[in-house]
Amino acid sequence: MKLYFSHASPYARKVRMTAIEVGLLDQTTLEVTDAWSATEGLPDDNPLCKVPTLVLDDGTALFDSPVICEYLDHLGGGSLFPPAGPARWRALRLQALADGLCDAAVARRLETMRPETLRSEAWIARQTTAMVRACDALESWAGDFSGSVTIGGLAVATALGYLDLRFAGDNWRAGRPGLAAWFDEAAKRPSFQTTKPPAP
Ligand SMILES: N[C@@H](CCC(=O)N[C@@H](CS)C(=O)NCC(=O)O)C(=O)O
Repeated sequence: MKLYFSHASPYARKVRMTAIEVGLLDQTTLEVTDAWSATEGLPDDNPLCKVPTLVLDDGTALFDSPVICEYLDHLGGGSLFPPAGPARWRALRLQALADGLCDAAVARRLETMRPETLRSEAWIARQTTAMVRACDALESWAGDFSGSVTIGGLAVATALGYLDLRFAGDNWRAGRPGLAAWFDEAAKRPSFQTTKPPAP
């Protein structure tokens, strides 16, 4: 299998963490790819030209990150995706919230990188508000997801890691002691430690 990824992408980090958690990293060739400038390879395999993209040995390309993670968990015989029932819906909902937090953070970052004359402060404010609300929701749910390791927890860890990387000044830990304590523990997992993006 080949995984197109970038070190800074939180979605790709979630996939790499999943591969490590289910013991499949050594079966995965990692190909660092800049989705914004790639003109071959990634766009041939994924029409959306986004990382992460996983190409299976038979040439089938899988995207986006929730699909890749579920595939890897299935292949590796993991338990990151609970069977159908309340625990599964909780794990998937948590992953959706964490991925949505990443969506808002990435959109905000891209907007701030545009020339000042084209930049929309209203758009930046909208994404920032979504980020704050998502972190508040995670703080109120932290007691619920602190038990078993699921795809939801991995997604939250990567999302908060991305905030530390790109929006350290937001200080998401302020006023969110439950989430901060949960993250301190989650960040000790080898899968999180070994997928740290290089400092900007
Ligand atoms: N929903 C997708 C999001 C993937 C995504 O947006 N990746 C970014 C990098 S963090 C990307 O490749 N962007 C390139 C583009 O949007 O053209 C997933 O979960 O995999």
